[in-house]
Amino acid sequence: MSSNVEEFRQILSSSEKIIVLSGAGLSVASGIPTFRGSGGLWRKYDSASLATPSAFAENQARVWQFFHYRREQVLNVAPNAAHYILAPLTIPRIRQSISPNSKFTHITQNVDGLCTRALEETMKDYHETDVPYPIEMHGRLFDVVCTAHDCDFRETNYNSPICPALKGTELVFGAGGPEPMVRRSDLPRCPKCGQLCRPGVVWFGERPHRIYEIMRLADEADLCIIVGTSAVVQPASKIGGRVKARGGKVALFNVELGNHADEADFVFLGPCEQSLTEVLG
Ligand code: BV8
Ligand code: ZN
Repeated sequence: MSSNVEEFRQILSSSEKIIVLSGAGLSVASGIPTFRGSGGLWRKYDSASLATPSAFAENQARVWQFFHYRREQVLNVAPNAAHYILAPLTIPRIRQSISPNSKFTHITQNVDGLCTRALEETMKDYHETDVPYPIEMHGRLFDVVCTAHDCDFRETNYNSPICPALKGTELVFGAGGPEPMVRRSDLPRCPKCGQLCRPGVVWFGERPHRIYEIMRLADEADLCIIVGTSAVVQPASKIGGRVKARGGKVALFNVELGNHADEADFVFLGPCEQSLTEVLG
């Protein structure tokens, strides 16, 4: 396991198929708490227990309050230095200087959309248009999907609040006070068929987006850069091991080793908004 920057840069420049797997640690410097850190708890609920189909079936109003709270949180933040280091690597013309002839794919577990925002801003700066977007494998916080099986309505919706009934509940949400009464009939409705809508994220027990494409990318990669993830959530947590199993290298950018100790060839400990700038900037 090495922390030698020059050694890593040589591996990077000789790599042809590079994937980045990012998690909640990438957005910490933007002010978004990690999934399993202190921000992971709301009132007496563990966040993960609210991100399931059964939690939604049991209490749509409570789950919508949870997602409304997170929407309002993300609407007030911006990408950070780490996002802006990764974004240009997606643009071939810029990446040439770091790793010529390489293919680069950013796979993110994050649903905050900050990786995409940073890339769109970078594309504007460089007058680029045709660039591969990050694969948002766990969906998008601002996507809204109809729950009716025979309706294909899906939209990206940045309305604040997403519906009048949720307005102000974000102030109570984290405070642990009495649960505001929000009627099911006042929750977001599908404009096409009138049925209830749900947040467009992948809940626990649901299949991540483009997962077979992601695993194929992992099987072909010669370098996997893992940024800010605890490697608790599957199948994302298997990606680094798949790269390693086929002879690829794994580089870790995290504030702790966590579950990655046995697969990392390179470890850059510290906040990724600093370490990515030092190593890739
Ligand atoms: C599936 C959207 C089948 C929702 C999310 C029992 C055992 C093992 C597995 C399972 C099990 N029971 C069920 C499962 C499977 C389950 C799972 O893994 N559960 C876990 C909890 C045990 N997985 C699923 O259900 C998945 N689906 O398996 O379907 C299938 C599979 C393949 C093909 C067909 C079918 C679906 C999982 C998706 C869940 N949805 N998000 C929402 O957001 O509300 S996951 C959620 O966790 C977020 O997206 C988040 O990104 C993700 C992963 O968490 P992390 O990003 O790692 O965040 P975390 O807080 O954990 O860690 C932060 C890290 O940052 C830490 O390491 C910290 O040290 C570091 N850090 C902090 N600050 C910094 C930093 N690093 C760098 N710089 C810093 N400044
Ligand atoms: Zn509908």
